[in-house]
Amino acid sequence: MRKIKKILQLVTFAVIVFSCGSGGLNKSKGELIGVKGKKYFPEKPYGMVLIPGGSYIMGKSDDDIASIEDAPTKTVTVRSFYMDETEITNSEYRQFVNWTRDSVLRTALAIKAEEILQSDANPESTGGIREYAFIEADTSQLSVYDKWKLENEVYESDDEYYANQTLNWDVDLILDRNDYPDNEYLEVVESFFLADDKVFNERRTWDTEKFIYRHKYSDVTGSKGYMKRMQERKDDLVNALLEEGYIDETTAGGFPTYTFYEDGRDLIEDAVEDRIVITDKFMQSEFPDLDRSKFIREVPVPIYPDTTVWIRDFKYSYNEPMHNDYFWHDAYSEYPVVGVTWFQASAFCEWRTLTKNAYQKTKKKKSLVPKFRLPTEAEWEYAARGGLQGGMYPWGGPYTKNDRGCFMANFKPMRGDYAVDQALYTVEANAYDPNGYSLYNMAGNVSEWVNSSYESEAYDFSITMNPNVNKEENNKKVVRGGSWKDVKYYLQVSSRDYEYANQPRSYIGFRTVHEFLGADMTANTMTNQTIQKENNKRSTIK
Ligand SMILES: [Ca+2]
Ligand SMILES: [Ca+2]
Repeated sequence: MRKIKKILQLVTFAVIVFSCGSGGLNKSKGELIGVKGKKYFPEKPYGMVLIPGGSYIMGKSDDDIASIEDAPTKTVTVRSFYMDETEITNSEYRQFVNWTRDSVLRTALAIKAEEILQSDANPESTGGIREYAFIEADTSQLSVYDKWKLENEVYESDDEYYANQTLNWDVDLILDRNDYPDNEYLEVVESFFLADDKVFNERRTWDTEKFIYRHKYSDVTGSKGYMKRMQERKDDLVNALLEEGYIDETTAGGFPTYTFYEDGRDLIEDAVEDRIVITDKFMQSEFPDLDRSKFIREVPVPIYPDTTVWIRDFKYSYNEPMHNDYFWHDAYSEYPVVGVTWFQASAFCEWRTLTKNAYQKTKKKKSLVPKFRLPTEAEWEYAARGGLQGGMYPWGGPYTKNDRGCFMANFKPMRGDYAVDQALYTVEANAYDPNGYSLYNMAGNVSEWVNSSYESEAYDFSITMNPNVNKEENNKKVVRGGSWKDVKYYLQVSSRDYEYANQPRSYIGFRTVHEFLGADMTANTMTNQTIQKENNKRSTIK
């Protein structure tokens, strides 16, 4: 049994002095006035619409023809949130790809430049690859804290060191083979292209596997996550104390309480009379593996969409043109991105958050924005219903054609005939009429990854307020809405389907959501007019 020291001895800091000084009383006049922050105005992100929160009946009220019975009805409540009007398009995803590609290239160039500068006989020489070196932090402009951090930072690896240096984005990348500034630059950039003998169409082709986004997230609720591990360790500790005879357990009113013995009381922080309070902070100081930084997970995500999905998903059809052109060709810019895994979709969300907040930080008056993320399954279904109670499809239903005989979405209306609805594969992300929340293609076109994992045993959540089940170890993630290759059953707002998180498909894409902070409007308190007004505020980039 290891000795547990009493660590909290500094309580004497809690001193209340009213005897001298005004203590800021003039400002508050002695009233409780709160601490003022910046004024926060929720801003509708570009390309998103506000979905007012509310309660609804989730699941299949209609006949479950496939009798999968994985979606029984349940009343759930979701908070207000913003959602992308359309599926994320090729053009939007290219912004992520280009940013990652450029930062990977710039990092490689900067590392090479640093090597050269350090070995240079003539350190004064400039130009060529040296232009791409990391920017020396100009410490005269830094705050005391940033300066201190810079000087005291210890990096565990070269990778980590490089990841914390500042890239020089002011000098343009040169990718034209005729214009490389010097041999070192050439070597670095060419190493990111496929060797000519591996290229089929004589086009210069990036070696896409080399463009990796380091997707970071903190594992709080997973099976090996912070909360689980913390609870296990606390239980172990209490058991050990019991065994050693430092405490006795008495069960009163259903709760275990503990009686301390004299020598045991000194052992542990905050042991107050019969109650044992073992704080997270205490545990972290005793068990270093419980430090929160140990629960930051990093998943290396190759960011290029897998264009071979067009060929692999449909072995016996001729999809070469889609394979070659779908992601990059201007003709498909406004079409939904496909061939992205759940991890790529999640990385995209993180990148979008970081990009927005990097901008916000440059503006004094702007607060940081909450995370962009994948919707939970409950949010997705609520949004798909577009404010209609008990509708079968985003437009209500029960038919898939409108009164002029036109199809309402892109799917496979008849056995074997993908194109009766005028669309063979995907269509532009804003095709067809939007639903009551101004969302396009919540049924059909491409299925959409959501954050939740798929449990075949019906909805595996007991909490009905913002429910979500995302079990890290469950690699099956829910996809929703059906796609161009699906029959109409999958287009229903309540139909569930799944795919493995690392499996890209030619018929799965995604869209993102963004927390709405502020007076929580609900569909009940907001009239349709105010929703419309909010959503008609066209976000513009000034
Ligand atoms: Ca179709
Ligand atoms: Ca869709």
